[in-house]
Amino acid sequence: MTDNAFEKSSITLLGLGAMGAAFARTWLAAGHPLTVWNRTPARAEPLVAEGAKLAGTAAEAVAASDLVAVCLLDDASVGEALADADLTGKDLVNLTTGTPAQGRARAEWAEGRGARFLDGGIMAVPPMIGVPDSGAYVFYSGSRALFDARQGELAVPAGTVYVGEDPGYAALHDVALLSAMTGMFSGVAHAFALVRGEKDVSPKEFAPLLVGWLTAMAPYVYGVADHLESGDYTRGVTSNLAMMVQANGTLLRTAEDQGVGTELLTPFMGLMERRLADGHGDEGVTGVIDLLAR
Ligand code: FVH
Repeated sequence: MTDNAFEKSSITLLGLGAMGAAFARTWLAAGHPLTVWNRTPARAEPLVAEGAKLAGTAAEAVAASDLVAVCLLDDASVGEALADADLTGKDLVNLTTGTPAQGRARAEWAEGRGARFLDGGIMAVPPMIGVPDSGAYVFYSGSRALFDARQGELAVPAGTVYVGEDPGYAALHDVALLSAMTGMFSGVAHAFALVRGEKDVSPKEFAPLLVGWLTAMAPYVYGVADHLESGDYTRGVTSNLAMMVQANGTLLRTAEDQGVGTELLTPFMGLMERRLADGHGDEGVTGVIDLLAR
């Protein structure tokens, strides 16, 4: 959005940690007047040298622009930083990682103070920000009107994916993807643990094999989605649960033979066994999702 045909809109950013500073640089480089605030002011020095204006307090920074982005450590720090700020008429975009419940509560809090609110979940690490084709994007949820009005500014640092009016949805999507990544890293750790003691298996030669296998298996995600939407957990299954539970024994014995702990594998295997015991041997692993519901 531009204030007129020639000027870029001004933006305020609270928080100049690794991620906040990366966002700040892209807005400055795109020509947006940028007011910044950081709890530790010295951290703003490089950005001030690049053209940012440093505010003395968070409230002053908020007063400087209609669009206010916040990228702090956690939800509590957002509450602390904004405690004295006048949010009336502001477009508040919270890029701080939090839970869905925190996103919803923060939206209610901000709207109660007269702001439009958008929560963001950043799917990137700082070096990806502002780099075309890096794959960086941000999930946004909350005020659709804010998102539409501020698309221009929001799209500068990273891609934008709007996931709904529910302000908790950005965090929900963010955390769901991060949780999947956690499971993937857990598998990667176990795989390297199995091979690391072998003098003729180099980690660098093993790595591309692992990447290739994980990449080949990734589309399995679409099959799970089809199971959940159709309600038929057997549709298109090529490797069924009965076979996989049988194979788990081989995985566990190999870990033991290699002197590797099985603690990263056994929770998931236990759920597979429960689903099999419930009579679902002809499914894939989609049924495990049912067992996770609380
Ligand atoms: N860095 C990453 O890879 C991830 C990628 C995905 C998204 N996360 C989230 O982004 C938020 C900010 O992360 P960050 O990398 O910028 O974090 P830090 O470098 O640790 O900077 C933290 C900033 O928060 C300020 N801060 C901390 N506590 C308070 C407080 N009580 N009041 C006001 N500000 C506070 C801190 O200030 P200072 O220590 O410099 O004074 C930094 O500005 C985060 O939610 C990630 O989960 C990043």
